[in-house]
Amino acid sequence: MNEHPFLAQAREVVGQANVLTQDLAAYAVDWKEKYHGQPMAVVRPGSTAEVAAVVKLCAHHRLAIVPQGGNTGMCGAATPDDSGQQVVITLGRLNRIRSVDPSNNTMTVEAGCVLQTLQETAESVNRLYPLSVGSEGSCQIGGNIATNAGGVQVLRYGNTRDLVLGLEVVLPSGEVLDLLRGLRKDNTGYDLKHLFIGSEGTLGLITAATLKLMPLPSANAVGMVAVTSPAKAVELLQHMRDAMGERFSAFELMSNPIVELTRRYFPALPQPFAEQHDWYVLMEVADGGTDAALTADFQAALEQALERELVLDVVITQSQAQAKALWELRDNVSEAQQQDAPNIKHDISLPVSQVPRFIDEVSAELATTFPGSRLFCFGHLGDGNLHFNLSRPLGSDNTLWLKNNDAVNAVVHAAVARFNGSISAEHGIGQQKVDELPRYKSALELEVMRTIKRALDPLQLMNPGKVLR
Ligand code: FAD
Ligand code: 2HG
Ligand code: ZN
Repeated sequence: MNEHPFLAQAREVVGQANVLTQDLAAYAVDWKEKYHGQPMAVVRPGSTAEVAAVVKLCAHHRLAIVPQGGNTGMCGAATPDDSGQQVVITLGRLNRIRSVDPSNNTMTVEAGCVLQTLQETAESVNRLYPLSVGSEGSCQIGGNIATNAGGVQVLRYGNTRDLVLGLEVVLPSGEVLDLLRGLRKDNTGYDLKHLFIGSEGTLGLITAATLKLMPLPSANAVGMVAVTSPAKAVELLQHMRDAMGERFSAFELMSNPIVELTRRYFPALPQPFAEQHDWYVLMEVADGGTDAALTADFQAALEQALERELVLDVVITQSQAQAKALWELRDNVSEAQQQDAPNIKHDISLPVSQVPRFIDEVSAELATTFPGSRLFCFGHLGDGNLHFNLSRPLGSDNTLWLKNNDAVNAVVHAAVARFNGSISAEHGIGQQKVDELPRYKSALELEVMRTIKRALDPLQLMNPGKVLR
């Protein structure tokens, strides 16, 4: 079969070694291994100019583009379709730190930088880049921005959207839109960067970003508590916020089934309490000053919580190693679920006050409708963001179970709508929820989104089939 002329032209731009047409398996499937595609090629540009030239070639040949970062997304948003006609553009070679400005508290970095590298870069100048997710060792900042990633410190520092001051974007036409400003105040018309943040690669390719840096806390304290119910956890959240104020940075709810599942697949992880409890909360506080002073305040707040019967039991870590191990228990929940069985995931947000009633009502409904199913409920309770994942009954068949996907989603998402929540708090829409979105957004809101998409991408080449159909 004749090779598509795009391939030779792309080789001219990025070099032979950076146009892949064989062994594409790793780029053709998502992290959950739910979506499988077949790209025509994977192109790995090494600079913004190369990205722009490749995008122009795609536009010329009317070839659809699928941007791909670390490929850790949860909604199949970075997976090509199976037509063999889509070009995956992967950003990993764009991984330079362009500048770090500690006085302005900013760094300007390329899209393919791995999140953990950026956390380390910030730390090397005594600053914090606070985005923190379980996938931070492989996800890339371009992917974080394109998904408006959340994670475990949103409570204190906000979502990725709150951490981005400027962007550089290659538009679907191949033009480079330079919005790389490091300004905290700039009211000069529409703030275009926000269009691209959370757009899941459907409006353009992010090539660089100017990110906010925060003061690096010199002290931190980590603790885990056992609680009787999510309602107690919400009361505890209020109590801890009152007690710790701005120092409070993470508040992660975990049900006993998710803790036990994670420990089953990672037996070296700690068992924080001698006996099992129904619910746990993992907390972190951070501040300037000393660990001893911060831990004393943290401990006092937790003692009050014990006295007020908000918590059943408390563990405060005594070393960085213990703190790290507790966080590993949290960070490995996705991997444990992945190893266990394919589950039907939900990434929802609700007003925090409504979370306990939602959990009670919807857990009961799922147990009745899908007898024997196993609910793994955990999440960023401080932000009202739950992961409410349903796995097959033990001993039953994976494929048969996944046939319930739409029925399970219907139960959970209908309840989310009743509680005025969102069907996607942090993972995005991708291809997973593209058909559901019209049920939960008004026709007008969707039409405004389509108008923006048509204006920027009239040929509909950027990540088609994701977010909007
Ligand atoms: P990819 O998966 O490669 O792509 C995601 C989307 O962004 C796709 O639409 C893709 O087309 C687009 N994209 C990628 N790069 C660019 C670019 N340069 N320009 C334009 N579009 C681009 N997410 C959270 O929000 N919070 C969590 O706590 C969290 N925890 C996770 C834990 C684990 C173990 C795993 C596997 C995932 C987790 N995620 C979490 C999901 C995922 O890591 C995030 O969505 C992350 O931001 C995706 O980054 P990525 O580089 O892997 O993007
Ligand atoms: C997390 O909070 C991620 O750990 C992944 O958002 C959630 O595995 C999941 O469902
Ligand atoms: Zn999450």
